[in-house]
Amino acid sequence: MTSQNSGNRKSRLPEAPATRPAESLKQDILRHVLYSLGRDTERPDRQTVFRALALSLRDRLVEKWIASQRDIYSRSSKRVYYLSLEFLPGPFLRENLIALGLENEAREALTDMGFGLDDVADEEYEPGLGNGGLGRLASCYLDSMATLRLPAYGYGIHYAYGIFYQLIKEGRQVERADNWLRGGTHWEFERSHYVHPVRFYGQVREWVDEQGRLRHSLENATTVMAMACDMFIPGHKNDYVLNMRLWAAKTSREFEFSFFNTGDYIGAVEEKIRDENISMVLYPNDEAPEGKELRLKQQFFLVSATIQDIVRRFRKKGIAWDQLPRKNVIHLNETHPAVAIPELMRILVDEELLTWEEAWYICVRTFAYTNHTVLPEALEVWPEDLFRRLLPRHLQIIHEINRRFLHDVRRQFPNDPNILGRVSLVHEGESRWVRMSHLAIVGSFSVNGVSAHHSEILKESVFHDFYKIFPERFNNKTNGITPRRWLRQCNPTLAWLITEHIGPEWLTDLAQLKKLEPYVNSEGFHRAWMEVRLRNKHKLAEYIRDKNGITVMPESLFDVHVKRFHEYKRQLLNVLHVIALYNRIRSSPGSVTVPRTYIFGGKAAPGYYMAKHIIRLINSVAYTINTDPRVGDLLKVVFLQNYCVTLAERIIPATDLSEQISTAGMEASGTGNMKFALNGAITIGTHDGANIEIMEHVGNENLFLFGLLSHEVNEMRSQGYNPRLFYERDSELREVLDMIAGGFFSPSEPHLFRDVVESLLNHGDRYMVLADFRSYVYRQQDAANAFMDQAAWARMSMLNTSRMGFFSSDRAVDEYAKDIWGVSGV
Ligand code: OAK
Repeated sequence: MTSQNSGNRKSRLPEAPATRPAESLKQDILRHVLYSLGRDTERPDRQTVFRALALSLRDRLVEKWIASQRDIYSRSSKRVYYLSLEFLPGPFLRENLIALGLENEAREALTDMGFGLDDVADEEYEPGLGNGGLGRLASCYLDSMATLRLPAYGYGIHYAYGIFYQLIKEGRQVERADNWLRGGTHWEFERSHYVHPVRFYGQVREWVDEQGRLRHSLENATTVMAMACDMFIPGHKNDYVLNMRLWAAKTSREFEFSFFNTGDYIGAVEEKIRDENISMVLYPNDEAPEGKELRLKQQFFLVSATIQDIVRRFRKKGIAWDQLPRKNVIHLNETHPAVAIPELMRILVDEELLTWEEAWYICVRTFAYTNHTVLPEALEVWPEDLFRRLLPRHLQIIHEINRRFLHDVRRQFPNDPNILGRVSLVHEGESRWVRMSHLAIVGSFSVNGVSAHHSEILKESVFHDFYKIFPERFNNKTNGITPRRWLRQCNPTLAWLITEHIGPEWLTDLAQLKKLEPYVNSEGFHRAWMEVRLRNKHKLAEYIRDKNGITVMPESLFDVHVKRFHEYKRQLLNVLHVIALYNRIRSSPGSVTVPRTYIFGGKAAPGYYMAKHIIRLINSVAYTINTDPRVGDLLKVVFLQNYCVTLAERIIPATDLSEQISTAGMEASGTGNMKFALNGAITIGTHDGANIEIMEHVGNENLFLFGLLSHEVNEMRSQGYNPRLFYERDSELREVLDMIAGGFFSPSEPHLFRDVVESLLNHGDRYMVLADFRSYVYRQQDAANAFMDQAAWARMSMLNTSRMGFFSSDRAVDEYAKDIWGVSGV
């Protein structure tokens, strides 16, 4: 080995060439410490080491990415473009190490340098570029697309600020900006030479060209540039790497010139800031769009830059436009990128001069759309006026799509004139709205829901008219999760135990977990299984003590409810039951025998009053219970702040009971439910979303379902649901609600939570909390009884894990690839 340092001092400067992978990784880390980060290799701090390690892995990823791109190119494969306003990848370090097969090497290299891998990994701050389910699903799917070697690209927005950082102060949610880029980015390449113009506003000019054709062009538009930032998503140990391309807004060059001409420096800077605002911040609303102009701008910004990228790649092939659908499929993750449909039409008709019929034929064969919600308030609509101002040509195109579509519908349903108003792309009432889901359905060849139950609801109610018009378009793709992150990475000891018994194939073929079943009767395996789980609970208990100052018993039942706060997810139902248990402990000590630790976590949209109020209620209840000496270790309530992917990875492996208790018919699928069950937690849940399929796979005896079915919810509503009846009939429920309304948990502000109770008793209890309360209490009792028999619980836990094979995102993505996209692995 050669040393670049003279003298006797032991050098830590780069040495080459190294032979062992761990040694070569170490040399790369040191090289990056010095040459990329400009720090002394003698004394790098942990953050520097983390960054240098990330850069060393990026080197390896980019090499594999280039090779993968060449492969796709040389085979001329059909490509999948996955468009999503949100991706929630979580921390990258461990995932990349596992995928590259370099975990042990990294550990060795770091030990050599005096660092522990766990500590270094803790230095990573995750990019929170999504709100919850939809964004996290997109990231699981990219992981699977890479593992299945699909010729795919993820496209999204490079928000400078992701989902807010949540603090709990005096029980209340407080939002802080999430400046995830403050330490620089170590995983991505900024392509500053690689920009596309995106044009908004302006006026449409109609004119006739020399051939006598009517033409349309946009004049006086405002131009903003979209710069590509590329992040790499490796497949699992397969040398294949995909690209997630995120667009960052940059002010246009023309604009900089105009500033030089006019000499208006401050004006120039103001415009620059306004332009770059487009990718400044992720809207923090989950399933309730804000309806702000900036949000529509973000959507078009993503779409326009992405379609330019797609068209540029397609043009290079030099083949006819009608081949576009044979070579490309564009997947719309929810309606957020649905303006891609009129944008592709605009390019084909206005720029490429195809006829409308030719262009439409191409479009409808290119797009596919996934719906992720049935909540009426989440179905996206835009005021027509806003659309006209921001995207005047696109609105014209939408009107023309609509005119032709309604013409066809009129012919198909001559005896149902009302259908036209119901399916129109533009809602016409006192005000006019563009309905994005209608646009997405009409412009796509495939429309899918995300669980069997949800897909049926789409066909039967939400999109029933469209199902009658286009029955062949509707299909189901039940969600899945990646076992690499959600078992191997977050629960390494359980993963190791599994691999020791059935080999490592489950990592890419989750159905192999079935092979664990013979072991459920082995005492040794039982013991090992429960030891691993208990160790995970100890670790979480330590974290809780550190962060919240609360001591919880690792042996108690860890009952976990973590997800976004939304009334339909019914964190309120959970806390009503917690209070009921508290009352039982107080009124008849000895009646509650199973000690429980309730763990809550999740963010509420900053403007969602009731969701934030429920967070506050939970924290008030937690304070009352945790400080009541009569309760002791029997009951603890913990709210962990800032729930995110990193925190989920800590909580899920330590969970005994997973709360999946949405009002039936309201949760499209859920994916948290899958993560918990895969890690051996037992579900307590409603007949909703993917819970139903989880039940079908793990067996009714291995989870606790309760509550109304979705048709019963509908019937009860249509017959005039009266929540007061439940209050009057159920003395335990009555006591709980009276305590909340009477200020028991807010003695200094007795009326504080009265409106929570009002929403249930006097404002219709839209989410049927009271109707499901009693059956929830009974099922919780069943869960507690089951937990008392630890051997039986262990068996249920193992069976849950072993039967979760179906819920792999590899299975889900494979179904998308075969049934919708028509692509296969390269
Ligand atoms: C977010 C914004 C608009 C519409 C839907 C969402 C969303 O996050 N939906 C969630 O998608 C997940 C992935 O498909 C599902 O598992 C959740 O049930 C659904 O609420």
